[in-house]
Amino acid sequence: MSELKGVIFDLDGVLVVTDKFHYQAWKMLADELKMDFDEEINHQLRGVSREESLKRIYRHNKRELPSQEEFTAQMTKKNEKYKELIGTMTSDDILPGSIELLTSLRKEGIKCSIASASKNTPHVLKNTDLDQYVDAVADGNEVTHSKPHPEVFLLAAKKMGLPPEECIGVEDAESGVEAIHNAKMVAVGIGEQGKAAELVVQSVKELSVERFRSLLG
Ligand code: B16
Ligand code: MG
Repeated sequence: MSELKGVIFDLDGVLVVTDKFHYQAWKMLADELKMDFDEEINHQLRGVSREESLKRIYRHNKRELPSQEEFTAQMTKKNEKYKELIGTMTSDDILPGSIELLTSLRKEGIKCSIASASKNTPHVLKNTDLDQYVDAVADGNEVTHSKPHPEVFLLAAKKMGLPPEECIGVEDAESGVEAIHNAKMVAVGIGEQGKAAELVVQSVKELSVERFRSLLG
C-alpha cells in the first residue's frame, strides 16, 4: 500500500459554493433564448465543462445547435454574467471545514491541490483567498479533456510532484469521481453524486487527516 502524500480537491461544490451563480447565469441565457432551465438540469451540469453544459441545455430543450459563432457568443454571454456574480465572492463563500482541513493536511506534510473543470478557477481562488492554502492548481484552462477523463487530476498530481497512487481525490460530481478512478486514485465523494467513491461524506467538515490516511493504509 502507498503512503498518502497528496490530496486533490475539486473546487466548485467541494471547497466553495458556486452552483447558485452557475444557475443564475445559465438561467439568464436560457430565458433570453426561451429555453427551459431549472435547478434539476443545473445539478446535472456539475463538473461538466461550459461547452458541454450548453450542448446539454440544447439537448434537454430538443433544439438544434446554432452556428459555431452563435454558440460561442452564447457561452461568452453566460460567462460574463457568471464572472459578474463571482465578483461578489469573498472568503465567506468557502464551505465550512475547508480551511481547517487544508491546514491540518499541510501541517502533516500532505500536499494539497485543486483539480477543477472551471476556467474561472483563478478568479474564484483569488476572490476567496483560497489560493494561499494549496500547493498547486490544475484547471479548465490547462486541459483538453473534460472529466470523466483523468487529465485534470493527473495534472494536479504532477504539479505536486507526486505519483497518482500517493494521492486521494475529493469530488462532488459523478463525472468527477469517475475521473479520479480513471486516474487510478482513491476517491472521496461528497453528497449524492459521490456515491461511487471509496468514502462518501456529506461535506468536507466530516473529513480529517486520519480518515484520509485510513483509505490508503
Ligand atoms: P466554467 P468543478 C465545474 O467546476 C462546475 O462544477 C461546472 O458546473 C462548470 O460548468 C464547470 O466547472 C466549467 O466552469 O464555465 O467556469 O469554465 O466542479 O470542476 O470545480
Ligand atoms: Mg464540483
